[in-house]
Amino acid sequence: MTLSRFDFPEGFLFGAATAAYQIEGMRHGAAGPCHWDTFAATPGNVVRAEDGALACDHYHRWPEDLDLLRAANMDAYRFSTAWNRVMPDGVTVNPEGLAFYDRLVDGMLERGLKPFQTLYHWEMPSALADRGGWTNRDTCHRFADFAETVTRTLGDRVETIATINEPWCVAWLSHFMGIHAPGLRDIRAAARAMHHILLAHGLTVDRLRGMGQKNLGVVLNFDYAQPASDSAADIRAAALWDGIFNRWFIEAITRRTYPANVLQGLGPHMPQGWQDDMATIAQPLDWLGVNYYTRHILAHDAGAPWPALRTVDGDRPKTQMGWEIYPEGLHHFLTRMAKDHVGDLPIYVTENGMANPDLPDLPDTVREEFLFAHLAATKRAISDGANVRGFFYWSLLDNYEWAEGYEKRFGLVHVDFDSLKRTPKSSYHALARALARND
Ligand code: GBH
Repeated sequence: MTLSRFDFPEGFLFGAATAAYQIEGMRHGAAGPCHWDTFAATPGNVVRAEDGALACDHYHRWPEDLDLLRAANMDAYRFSTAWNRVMPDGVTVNPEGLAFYDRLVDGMLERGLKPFQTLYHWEMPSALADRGGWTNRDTCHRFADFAETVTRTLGDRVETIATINEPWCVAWLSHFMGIHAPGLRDIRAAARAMHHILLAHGLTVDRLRGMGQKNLGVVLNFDYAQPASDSAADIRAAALWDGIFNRWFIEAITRRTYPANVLQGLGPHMPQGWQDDMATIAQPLDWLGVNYYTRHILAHDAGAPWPALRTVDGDRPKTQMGWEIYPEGLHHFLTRMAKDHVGDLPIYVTENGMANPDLPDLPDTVREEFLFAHLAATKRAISDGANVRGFFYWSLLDNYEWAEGYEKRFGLVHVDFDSLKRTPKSSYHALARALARND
């Protein structure tokens, strides 16, 4: 099963994705501190307490990285513009930061790569984190200001803008599960973040639309949820997980409501007057980004506090992250989004990928199979009516994998974190062959 670009509709875009904190190196270019710096510095939060101070040093090596995208015959590049680089204290502009992104976007255009920009891929300036971050409603307005500033510089050249990357991670994983910065385990903080991150999205779409900006979207993450048994309790557990993960954000945007089963738990903790924000949140989108990685099997856990769930091991092979490989889930979400939520609106697979504990000289066949299986699932979703316009592999480079530090390797390109040397893996070469324009 070797798919090529010719198996996809004319104009379908292939690319790779990255995020600022994970690759750039925040010690350069007068960026301010962000909540990941402090989170990583607190022992126990991140493997070996690693942070993004140097990362892949993309801040200096970006021409080489863009050349790698170009040489793999890619059409587009999904990157993010860090708030703490553009505004070190969250509100004051750092001209050096804006100039960096200005060069970067021009570098993409010079190489024929369409820039797909994400405004928030998790770099909350520390000054704002100290004032409550996403639990504080004011942060939503500060974010829209940041979005306006960066769009005044880049907006004439970027192909698309996504407001937020993965609101579920920003809110639930970070404020309820405590796994990502700011590392809270607090249902009240979680409920507020679950709402405020959407309000920030809505205010930003409204602001940028008012400036005449086109192609505005959001990137949501979806994990497939399946009940562990036929019991009513397990079915309810899977539906609740599906509600928290896969329905909360998209239903707020496309239906102006939150799923009832999730509100049962979060309702008492929501910020006052949240209902009045739903119209702002439900701005029409120009496109939807779908990030997809894995499946979860859920069982009811009567002994656990709400949402009273536990995950059960599945039978599929797992990646270095311990995530099951389940390409059917990507087909599920692409067709479900089209049918239930966005109709004919363009959908992009904005992330899909896997981690391997590989060395540069080993063949990277598991990743190749993973990639082509998910491309096949995407193709099948298109045949089944989903208007999917592109696919971005996560990630171009091995990079800072958040709480997992540098050990988990998602890249098509290997990075030696001592020398910072880049070495394309066999998956990179396989993709480059599949994307060649004239065979
Ligand atoms: C993305 O998030 C991020 O956008 C990106 O920055 C990151 O580097 C990349 O993926 C790889 O992690 O089995 O309980 O551990 C991924 C979203 C949500 C997908 C959690 C997998 C597994 C939950 N992830 N999910 S668990």
